[in-house]
Amino acid sequence: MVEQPEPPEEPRLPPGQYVPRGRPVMHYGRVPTFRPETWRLHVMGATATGEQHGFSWPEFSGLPRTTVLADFHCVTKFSIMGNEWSGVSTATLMELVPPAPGVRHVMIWGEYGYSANVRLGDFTHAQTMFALELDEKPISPERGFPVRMVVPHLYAWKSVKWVRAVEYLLEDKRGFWEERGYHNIADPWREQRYSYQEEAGEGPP
Ligand SMILES: Nc1nc2c(c(=O)[nH]1)N[C@H]1C(S)=C(S)[C@@H](COP(=O)(O)O)O[C@H]1N2
Ligand SMILES: [Mo]
Repeated sequence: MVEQPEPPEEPRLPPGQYVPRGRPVMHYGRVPTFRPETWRLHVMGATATGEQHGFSWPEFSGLPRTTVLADFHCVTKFSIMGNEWSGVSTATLMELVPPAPGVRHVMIWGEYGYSANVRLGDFTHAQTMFALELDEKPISPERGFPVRMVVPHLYAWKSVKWVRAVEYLLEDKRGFWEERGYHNIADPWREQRYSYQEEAGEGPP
């Protein structure tokens, strides 16, 4: 019997990325304090009913959870490999508060006004989630406690820490870094780092 060669493994590191020692922490501004009594996760904008919904901490933390194993790629070129995130899938949230039929984009808002925009298809991607745990422990304060967004198939600035609101959008709009020269879509496999690389249709007019 002739031995079959092993199929080549899929590359795990997108172009231009490297794996540093340890797990860098990166964000703009201070680490917020979590106040469970007043904390809300708002779903707003173009909802199907036209009303916004605010999940309290007991409500949100009691939703069914899923686990995702994923790598994490920062546009400054470090990648953090093999993170085990556990939390609430975007599918679960969208069942509870569905978007209006015309929604094509989503803005994700963190504390202090940080934001990142994604296309609806990136929001509903199977790995996109609201993470409450990393590697079987609650997410640490500097990594986004109590809840952070995880959009592992896009550059990590889209993975908003300390997430407080999801806004359904009928039209494309730029978030915090997207307004400051970073790519509207941010696919690390296509090295979509900067807004000057955007092609027609990849950003708001
Ligand atoms: N709220 C908020 N979320 C944020 C950021 C930020 O400045 N504020 N920085 C982003 C960037 S650029 C990166 S690389 C990742 C870093 O996540 P980490 O600190 O868990 O490695 O968080 C992202 N989420
Ligand atoms: Mo980043």
